[in-house]
Amino acid sequence: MAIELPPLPYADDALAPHISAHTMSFHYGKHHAAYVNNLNGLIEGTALANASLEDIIVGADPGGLFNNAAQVWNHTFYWNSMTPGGGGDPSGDLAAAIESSFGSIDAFKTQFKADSVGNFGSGWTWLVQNDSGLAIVKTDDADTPLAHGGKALLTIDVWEHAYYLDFQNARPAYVDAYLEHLVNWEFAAANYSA
Ligand code: MN3
Repeated sequence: MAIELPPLPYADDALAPHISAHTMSFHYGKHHAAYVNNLNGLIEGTALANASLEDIIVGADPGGLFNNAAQVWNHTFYWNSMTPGGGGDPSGDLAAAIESSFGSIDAFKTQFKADSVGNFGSGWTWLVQNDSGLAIVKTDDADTPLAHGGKALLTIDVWEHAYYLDFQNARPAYVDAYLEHLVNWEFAAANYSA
């Protein structure tokens, strides 16, 4: 059974003006779709043809198979990390955990922005849950917490293709828009295990 490209969890213009339908047409319609197509080409006719996406990622050596599988998973997780009318602050158990691990919600946002802006080149910034609490993790290229035993709660894609059409080189403005208008705290809370 081939790996499928999941539908976007909202209309392609639902995150505008922060992330435009034009960006979506490339980022989801071209980049994400290409990772799915590439992955299916790599697993077709192999022992992995019926494997789950997660099992492929955890079992893959560094290289094309890992990169395409991880990018399929990362992008699906990224679309769900945003929602129309998002932003604001988390609540409940997740808010308490963020305050415990980072000192305050604002301190978390400051560090998340700094790490997102400071990730040199292409990659991702994640909020992850581990045994000692919550942490912000930066990964390079296609790398993903799933490959390292980490439980992701949220992510932002900081590859240039995520923001260049809307923000050009202004990655800080893209990260601000994500935190102020897009971040889906309900999704993060659903991923969090109290
Ligand atoms: Mn991307």
